[in-house]
Amino acid sequence: MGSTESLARDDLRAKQLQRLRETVADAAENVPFYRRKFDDAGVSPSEIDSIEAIEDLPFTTKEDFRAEYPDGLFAVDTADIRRIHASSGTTGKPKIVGYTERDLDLWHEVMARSLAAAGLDDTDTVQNAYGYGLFTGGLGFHGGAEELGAAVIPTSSGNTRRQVELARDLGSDALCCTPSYALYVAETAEEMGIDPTSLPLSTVLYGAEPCTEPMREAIENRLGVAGIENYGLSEIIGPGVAVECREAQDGLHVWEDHFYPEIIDPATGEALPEGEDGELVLTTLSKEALPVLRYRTGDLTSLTYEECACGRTMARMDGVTGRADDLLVVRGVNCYPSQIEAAVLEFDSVAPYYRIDLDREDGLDTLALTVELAADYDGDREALREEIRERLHNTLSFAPDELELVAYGSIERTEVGKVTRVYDHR
Ligand code: DLL
Repeated sequence: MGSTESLARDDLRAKQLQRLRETVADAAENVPFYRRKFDDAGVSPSEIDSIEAIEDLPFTTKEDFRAEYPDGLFAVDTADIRRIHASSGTTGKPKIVGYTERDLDLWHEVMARSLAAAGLDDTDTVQNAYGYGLFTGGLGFHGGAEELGAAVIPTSSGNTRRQVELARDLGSDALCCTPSYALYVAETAEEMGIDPTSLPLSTVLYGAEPCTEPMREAIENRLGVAGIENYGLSEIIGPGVAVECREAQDGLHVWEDHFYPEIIDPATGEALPEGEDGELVLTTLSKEALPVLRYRTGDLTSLTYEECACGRTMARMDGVTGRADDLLVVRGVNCYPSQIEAAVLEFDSVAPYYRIDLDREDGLDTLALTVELAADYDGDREALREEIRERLHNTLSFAPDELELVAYGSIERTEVGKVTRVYDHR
């Protein structure tokens, strides 16, 4: 582990303050958008004399990225840009993000750190099944694995049978992909008559979409690996913002020397105390092309500053339980898809595949839940349905309008990109 990762918190805060001041000054000088925002909020960059003063700065939002499309938030000239990525917004314009040479170095550094925290080193072979292209997953993991000195197999996503063959034949130690795709790789190996636990893989670095504990267990058991979670987003840098350590697997260490995290109440914007669930807000502390101040990620989680068993002093965020805009309201009861997932996947008799369909009938919202049965399930379906219904009622205080159990393999699998679990037909 690099010494920065176990820096005394006072020293870390001094570094954060210095970098925050530089970033704010840079944004005010080079990005008209921030200059306007600071003027409107009546703040002057020179007033930032403590890290807490960050709370006086205005937030940046997804809408700001869209309004400033394509490059209104860039702080450097086009000539200094070395790479452009974009996030795949489902609606509207994509969010365009740019990197200078130094930003790419930074990205590779935080990704190499992330891979090392996951237990990898320069002797490992890393199969990177995140999509290459505008999505930051592919090239982000690629750059980090190269920086670490590992051998990278840039398979990108899809072509799953070939993924299985290459993992087996090239002795891949680690697979990088979304959690849903990791399970699909296991399933495909089984279809090919290959026991997934016999593959040489010992680590899966998953991320880019939510993953509940039962889902992680399914990945770990089916592939015989340690599942290590990664978190990041294009607007901040891509993957490489936070990662679990192999030693504890107990929360994701945020690389706080470069990305400053806060948790706010999504309704009021007020800061929340350590340990409380709220919306994650991130500030970049050393980006050149695209400095981002107090970005409202929309991701719901909590932070702890307790030192980790691994010795790292950097804050840990909990797994993302959902997005502020994912909230489902079922007859007045609020819940997140991940809560439904956690409740349902606790049953050994179901497979980790489900979908939620939202509809509107006679002016009322309805929710239909479809869950796959485990491949070897031959018990009483009606009794199982009742058990699941009861569990949802006891843990989340609601029952879906329809709950269907379907045969193993009936729900469509996602081979490329992020999985869709909620289909809104309203
Ligand atoms: O998904 C970057 C990434 C690639 C992270 C590979 C990890 C691994 P975007 O496409 O911009 O970037 O999407 C960012 O994905 O705001 C979260 O809502 C979600 N997300 C990312 N990681 C996780 C995670 C990449 N570990 C958006 N758990 C974020 C839950 C995640 N959601």
